[in-house]
Amino acid sequence: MAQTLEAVTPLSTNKHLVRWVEKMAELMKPSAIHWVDGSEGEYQKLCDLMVAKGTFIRLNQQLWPGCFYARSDAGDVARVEDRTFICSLSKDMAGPTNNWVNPFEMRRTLKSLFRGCMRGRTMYVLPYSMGPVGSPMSQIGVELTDSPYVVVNMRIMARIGLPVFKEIDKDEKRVVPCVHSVGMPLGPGDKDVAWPCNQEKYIVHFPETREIWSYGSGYGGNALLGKKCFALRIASNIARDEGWMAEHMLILGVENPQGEKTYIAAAFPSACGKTNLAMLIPPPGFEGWKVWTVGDDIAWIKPDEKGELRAINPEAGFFGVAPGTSPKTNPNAIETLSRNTIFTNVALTPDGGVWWEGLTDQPPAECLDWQGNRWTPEIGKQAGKKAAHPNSRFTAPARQCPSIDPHWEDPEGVPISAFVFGGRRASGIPLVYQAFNWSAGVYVGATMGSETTAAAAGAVGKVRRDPMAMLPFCGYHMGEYFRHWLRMQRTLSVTPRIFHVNWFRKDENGEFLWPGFSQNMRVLKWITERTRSRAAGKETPIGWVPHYEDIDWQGMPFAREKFEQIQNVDRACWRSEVIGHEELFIDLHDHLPPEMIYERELLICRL
Ligand code: TSX
Ligand code: MN
Repeated sequence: MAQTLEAVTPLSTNKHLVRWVEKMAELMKPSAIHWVDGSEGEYQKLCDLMVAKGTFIRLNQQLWPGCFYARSDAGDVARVEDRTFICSLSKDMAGPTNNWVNPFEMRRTLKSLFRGCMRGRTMYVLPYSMGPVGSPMSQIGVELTDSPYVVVNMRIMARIGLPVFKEIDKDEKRVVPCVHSVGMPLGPGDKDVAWPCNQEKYIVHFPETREIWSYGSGYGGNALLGKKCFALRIASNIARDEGWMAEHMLILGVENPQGEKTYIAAAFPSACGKTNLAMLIPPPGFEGWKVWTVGDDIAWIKPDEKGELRAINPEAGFFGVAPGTSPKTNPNAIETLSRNTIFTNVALTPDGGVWWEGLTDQPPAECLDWQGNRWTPEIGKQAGKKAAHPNSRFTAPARQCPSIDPHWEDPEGVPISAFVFGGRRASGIPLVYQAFNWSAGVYVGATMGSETTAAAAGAVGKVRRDPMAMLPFCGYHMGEYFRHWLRMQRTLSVTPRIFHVNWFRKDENGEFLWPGFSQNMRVLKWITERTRSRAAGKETPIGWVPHYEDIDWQGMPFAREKFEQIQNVDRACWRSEVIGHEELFIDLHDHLPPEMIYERELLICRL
């Protein structure tokens, strides 16, 4: 084995990096080391290798050019929040909403977990840049992984390979070391499986030393460490220290017929259609209007020298939920994933294509489900089984998105004029309202909630508080995170306006009051015009709302009474809503900024 390891030439001249790789190889004992150059040829070779091993199935290349299909282990299908740890020096710094373990104790645990964990496998040295290579807003990580699936997914989701090594070598840049293993070493003669993983899982972050260690899972955010682990949990720590923001937000640009563009960053909890909103196509009646996509999941936002906020999407692809994505709900996503895409845990059709619930009105007569079992609509109905896993995904390059913004890779980012928070709420919360000012807006974000759907674990229809959609992703104390949001205002010359939307309000018969999807353009228009002080509004106890006349109804008749119903702010309803706000605040009380208490008191008084 020593011979194989000595034979490889590192693709970096950075001594710290090379020494770290050697040290980690000594710990994990891989049978080979592969420095990832990020080339097309390397990508094809890794895909071929996985096809040979059974991890990948090459899809019908006539129908799905450049596309591959993977099925995960049935026990490795989602992020594991209860196995995710923030190991800061003190428990208090991690806060009550994160799992904390003493970092010294965790290091001991990890050392024994990772000892020999890559035996019989290749260790890939995968350099990646979150954000365009060389952008002043970008950050670099190096992930050591024994999963070729991770390497090929990361090639879509981030910038990887030689240009990143070059960047590291240029000025001995600080990189975030990431160690990932599926936790399934192979002894001599052991047969590998299509999706190696371990029942025992650990997703570990060390905020002070800026390190990530992930063990036992090969799936999504557990394994593609640039995404949730780095771009949110570690980056939120860096951002707090350096005075910027790492947010769980989509970024879109609204262009009006005059060619003026207004950029919005928006945070929603899961199952609210973030990717659909990021790729919205304006409805009939909005000729000359255009929505541009910058990102669908993560925004890094920094004040420039003029005191204006600028945002980049640190990612290069979309790791989107497949079920529900269709030519009707999101034509731009369908075009994006039509080629060079990796599908995980969707269904496989007999013609070598993919399918998932919601893709077409008619399900295929038969297919193989996400576990490889024969599935027909009949079997599905009888056994209550879905063909695609509810958390099945497509990994698709952002550059293939028809609505991708011309500035999506601008190293300086795009200027942000508004923040939008949202949730899935059947009653009480209006379609749209604007917070009175920055601190009232931070309160709106901090008290965000969404009703759980069947896709999420736990009781269906219960409001779960998810401040700024960051509850699982903030790498430090949530109360300190609110304080950081409040503090940001002082560094800004123009404060973005803050809004809240709810596409999911229902009438007394349980029917959605708002058609949603493309029609959300009407709300986006009011939001952008408000940020330019061109649209009117009406004051309510919770903020500014549009009059019926303030919304552009061109192309869609919508009754005034129905609008009043969807915009109604019911005082009794809101008094109980405020009590709900209190629940989360109690947990965070010792670090809660006083502004949050005052805003709550003001809201109660207005109600
Ligand atoms: O993504 C959604 N958006 C945002 C679109 C830009 N979804 C899907 C949520 C699951 C991920 C929505 N669902 C939206 C929405 O605005 N609204 C709804 C609720 C809804 C569902 C169906 C209809 C109307 C509203 N109507 C018909 O099916 C005909
Ligand atoms: Mn997300």
